[in-house]
Amino acid sequence: MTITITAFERSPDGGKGLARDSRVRWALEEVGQPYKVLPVSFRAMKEPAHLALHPFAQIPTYEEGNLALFETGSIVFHIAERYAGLLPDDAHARARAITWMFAALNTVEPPILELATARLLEGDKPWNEERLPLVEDRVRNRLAQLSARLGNADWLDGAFSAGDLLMVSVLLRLKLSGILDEYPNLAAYLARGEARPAYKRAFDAQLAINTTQPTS
Ligand code: GTB
Repeated sequence: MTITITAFERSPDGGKGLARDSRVRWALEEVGQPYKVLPVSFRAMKEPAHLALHPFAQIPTYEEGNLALFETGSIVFHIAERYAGLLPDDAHARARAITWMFAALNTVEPPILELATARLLEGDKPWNEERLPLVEDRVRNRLAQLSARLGNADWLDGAFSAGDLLMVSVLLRLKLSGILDEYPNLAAYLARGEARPAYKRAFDAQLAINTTQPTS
């Protein structure tokens, strides 16, 4: 069955791989499933056809036969359950890998998103100078905890899993900030994720969309 996902027609990041279709692409590359990408403009995202797929008018979405999904975490979980390669067979190890998926999205990502908002959208606010260090501290707190748990391990719990895929994707957002350099094991963890052939294929595919000239 053909898998079709949606992605930005033009990502605001110009192809740095930060838009969330990258997470879905990476998961599909890890499990070796071919997929089609439907580029969507910001205008088309708000139209009924796309709203039928995504109630919040966003990307990515995922279609496979008569199944339509939105929410990256749910899509990656579906891929990991359906195809081998992203979740261990052992029931407990599987439950722990799923726990890391939730930890990435629910515990580590929120302060990172808050930091992005504070820097990119609120930089000109009079209160930002006072607030920014507080937000940075919240990010550092989570990174310190994650760093302590990862220690010298390659991945969060044994073999690479969907939990690592989402955690690395979340940390990618900090790559240019310099904060990760304060936690060398996390910087190395991120680099290990980016070095995976499946990640590279996913990254190159989204870069190609974002760097080719529009046809009209
Ligand atoms: N919770 C949803 C999920 O995980 O799938 C969130 C989806 C989401 O935030 N989608 C964004 C979107 O469609 C794109 S990924 N935004 C358009 C809109 O809301 O109108 C978030 C994103 C966007 C841009 C960058 N960037 O340029 O660096 C990075 C990440």
